[in-house]
Amino acid sequence: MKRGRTVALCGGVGGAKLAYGLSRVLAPEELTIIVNTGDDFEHLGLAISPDIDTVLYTLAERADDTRGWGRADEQWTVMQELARLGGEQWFRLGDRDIALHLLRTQFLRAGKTLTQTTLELARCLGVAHPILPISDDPVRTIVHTDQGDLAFQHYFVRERCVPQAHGYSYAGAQTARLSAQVRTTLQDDGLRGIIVCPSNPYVSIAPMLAVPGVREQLRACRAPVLAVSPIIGGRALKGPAAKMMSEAGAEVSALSVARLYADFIDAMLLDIEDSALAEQARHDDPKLVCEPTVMRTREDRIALARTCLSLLDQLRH
Ligand code: FO1
Repeated sequence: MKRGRTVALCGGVGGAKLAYGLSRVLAPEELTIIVNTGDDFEHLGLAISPDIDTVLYTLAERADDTRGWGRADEQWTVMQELARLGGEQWFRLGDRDIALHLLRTQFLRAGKTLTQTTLELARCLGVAHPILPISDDPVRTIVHTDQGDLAFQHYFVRERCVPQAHGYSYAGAQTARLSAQVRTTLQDDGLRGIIVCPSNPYVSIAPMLAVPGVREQLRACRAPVLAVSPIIGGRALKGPAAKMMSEAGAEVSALSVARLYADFIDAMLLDIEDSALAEQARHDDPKLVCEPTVMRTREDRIALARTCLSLLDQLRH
């Protein structure tokens, strides 16, 4: 029997790991990965799309899993020379990674959209599953901090997330249009389901939800929508999500994330470690489910993908 397509909404590392697992159990025509572009920026004249690249490199099995960004087997000749010449050093670009940014910049300057560019880069890397930026129009996360408003990469990398963040906005999101590919994917009547990956709710998922139509389409979706919590036992496995939640005045828990998505998800997958928390909450809406979610190995990624797909199928029936 032909199964419908599964859609993954995805940010950086955690999202990319689940997208990888899904890509190993679903054929390219059964999976579309929609990716955050709120982290994108121009640096040293190059168009950089960190979350798209994390997904591309992860699916191509070329990601540096230890660092959590950039290419495996990387070299740093350009950065070293840039340092000698007195160029900017705060954002490190490896030589192999730079090759991808050069191509992206060339394609964009030649008039291709970010969607066309990303599909082309995926092809170059041998990735067959469609990876779609949420929009071809720029959406840029701004972090409102005690040191003023900071562009996302300035907050995240240059300032190492040290400033206290009290809010976020997504410049350009209000007027950004969904690409035709993303719109068609979300409107597909035959979807198997939508998975909101375990990505940072404020800076990976919220920028996508801020694009007009996304939240509405998720709410209206007839197929089940399942979110996977990026918070386990009150901690984020990687990245600043826990710090951001506590600075936003939210309880640092999977339940807080479930509340942020409550209007459009049917169920929230919490880690097995949070079973007691789910028991206390006794939610019906959204439904809370506890299973192992930590992805240390390749097998863990595939196991979580299978768990998500079987939950989607249960929710549908
Ligand atoms: N993160 C860092 O912490 N330091 C860096 O120098 C850095 C460089 C970098 C270059 C390319 C790229 O695609 C990502 C890079 N990142 C770096 C990670 C990235 O900025 C963030 O992890 C994501 O935007 C958050 O999802």
